Amino acid sequence: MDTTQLLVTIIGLGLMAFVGWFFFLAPHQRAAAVSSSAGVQQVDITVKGGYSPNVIEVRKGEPVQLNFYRDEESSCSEELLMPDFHIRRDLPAFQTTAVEFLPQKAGSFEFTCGMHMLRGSVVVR
Ligand SMILES: [Cu+2]
Repeated sequence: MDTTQLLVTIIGLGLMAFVGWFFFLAPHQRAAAVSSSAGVQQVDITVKGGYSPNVIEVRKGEPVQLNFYRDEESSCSEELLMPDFHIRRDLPAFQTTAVEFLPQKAGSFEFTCGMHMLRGSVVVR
């Protein structure tokens, strides 16, 4: 194996490690919803190369409002999917988009960008 092959191999392994880290071990930031006076559970989420926080805890049976502020123009994050709640929403850049739903059963429900690359989850208790 010459130096170039070795270099390519090392870079390849490095990329695989990064992809693995990115999809499986990227830090999870948890946030519990805070109820407004109207009884709506609210969480502010920043969208920038990911969702922050990306694990949202809510209580079952109370309406939820997630306020997505998209702090970038990267096309990756322009669409939001929450398949379990039948939600598909465009997130305009540098604006806050409120997404509302009513969690009716306990569990963990994923939300993603339109390409399923950025991920987060709503944990209903
Ligand atoms: Cu994407």
